[in-house]
Amino acid sequence: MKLFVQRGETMTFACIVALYASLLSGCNGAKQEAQSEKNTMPVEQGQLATKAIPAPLETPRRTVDAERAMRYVQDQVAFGRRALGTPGHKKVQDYILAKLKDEKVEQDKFTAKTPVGDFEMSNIIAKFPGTKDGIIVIASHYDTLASVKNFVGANDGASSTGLLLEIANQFHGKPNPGPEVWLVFFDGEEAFKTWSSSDSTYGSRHLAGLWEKDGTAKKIKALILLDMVGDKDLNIENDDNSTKWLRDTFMESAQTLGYQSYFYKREQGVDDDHTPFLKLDVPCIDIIDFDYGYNNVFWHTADDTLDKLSPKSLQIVGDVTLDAVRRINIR
Ligand code: 1BN
Ligand code: ZN
Repeated sequence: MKLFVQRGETMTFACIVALYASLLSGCNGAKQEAQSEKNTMPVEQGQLATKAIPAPLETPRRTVDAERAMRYVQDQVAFGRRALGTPGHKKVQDYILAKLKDEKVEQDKFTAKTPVGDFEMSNIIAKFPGTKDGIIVIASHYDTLASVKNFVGANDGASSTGLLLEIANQFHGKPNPGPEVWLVFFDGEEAFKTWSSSDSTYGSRHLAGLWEKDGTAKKIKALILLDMVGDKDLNIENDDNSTKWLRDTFMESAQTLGYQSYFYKREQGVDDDHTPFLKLDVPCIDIIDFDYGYNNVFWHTADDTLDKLSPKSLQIVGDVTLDAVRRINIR
């Protein structure tokens, strides 16, 4: 029995099945791939198959080491408060730089005017080469809220930063057949007094300004923001400020990995470090769990502690993010 695929090659059915099976298993023996892959390769009409055969996702499947990511979260929390101007803030900055010592790293240092005075801030950017035009940005903020006593930000600050450091491990020295991947650790996300467009997102606003001027913004295919991703009871918001095709891409990835029940139970608009880039028409998504404890009771309180988190949540968000990157690679 023969099938004719669009590129004009003739393949036996067994050959296609074998090829497809090997693609689905990826390099980490991943779970079953969903039927709804993008970039399908239609089979010629009139033959046996009526279903489209998915074209290969060129990038090898990656998976995060969630236990290691959790250790990175614990290390940050051990520094204590990490608000601007605290010893913990300097410690977490040094920690990120030390973990990225083998990567190509740049720092965007600037002075921010805040309602409580001027602060030296620094965005940290690790760049991983690709084989295609464009840039995929994956980001987190590493500062923590200043205004709440004893606030250590296990979820809000440490979880996404720990996961982003683990994502760096997954790109380190491995082929990346897609656009460049830049991992961005934003400083100064939190408000000093009350969250507003002028008192919040200092680091992301500064970097968006730079990237608008130097033309980088136009090269960004997608910006994926991770924030508050460690809650044991994981519920990723369907942020309706985020770009629709990216929200759909993440749902495809979640479904592929069997994690769809952790995504999009609630839809609302979220203002966060992606906002300055959305204003520049950069496709963005905020992967945020803004349902932290019943009615979000742990958010921005001293109860945002390690016991509320689980490595499984980091696994889910990490693996779905890496799968989404593979899909963005072939868009
Ligand atoms: C997320 C974590 N944010 C601050 N810390 C951004 C945010 C602010 C999200 C207000 C929703 C409402
Ligand atoms: Zn916060």
